[in-house]
Amino acid sequence: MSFTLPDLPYAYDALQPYMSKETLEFHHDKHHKAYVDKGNEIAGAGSKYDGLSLEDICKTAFSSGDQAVINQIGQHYNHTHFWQWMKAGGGGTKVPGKLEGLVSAYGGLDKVRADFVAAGVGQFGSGWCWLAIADGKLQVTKTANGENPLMHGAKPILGCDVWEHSYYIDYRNARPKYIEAFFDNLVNWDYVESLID
Ligand code: MN3
Repeated sequence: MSFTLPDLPYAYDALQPYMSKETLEFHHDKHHKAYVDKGNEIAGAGSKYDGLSLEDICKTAFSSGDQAVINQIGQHYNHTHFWQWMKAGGGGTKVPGKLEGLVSAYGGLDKVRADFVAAGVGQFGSGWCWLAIADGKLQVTKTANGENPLMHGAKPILGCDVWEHSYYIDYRNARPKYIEAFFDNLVNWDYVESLID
């Protein structure tokens, strides 16, 4: 397939003050676009990945150690969902029903939040922190660079980009404040729930 840069599902200034228009302009229009453009060069139509879904390209590239595709297509998958994992007026302390059961079994939303923030803060260098489902249970994980839970046998349902390009304009070096603001004020829990099988 060929990959396309999806439009943001909201205006560039919709997530202020938690994520600025300037951050979204650079992050979506420059960074994500670059992953799409490079992804089309190395894994697009006519490549050995042609015909596979985006999810299957992530898994196949990881299992065969195709680092360039792990990087570019992993990031295309991650960012395509990242825009939808946020909305204006997101976050809050209530999650939808199906997710609520998983959160309760994990130990409650406060514990999910604490572990999610700790995962993102603890990721040395660039990467992502995640909520994922494995064996029917919620797990909190982190991955480096463009990797995601699909590559590690789990289904991602929420990810926060902890590359500096995602927060440095708005939070400078304060990565914990960024992840807390993401969790408390931006997460689109309805979209998270829609990813649960
Ligand atoms: Mn990014």
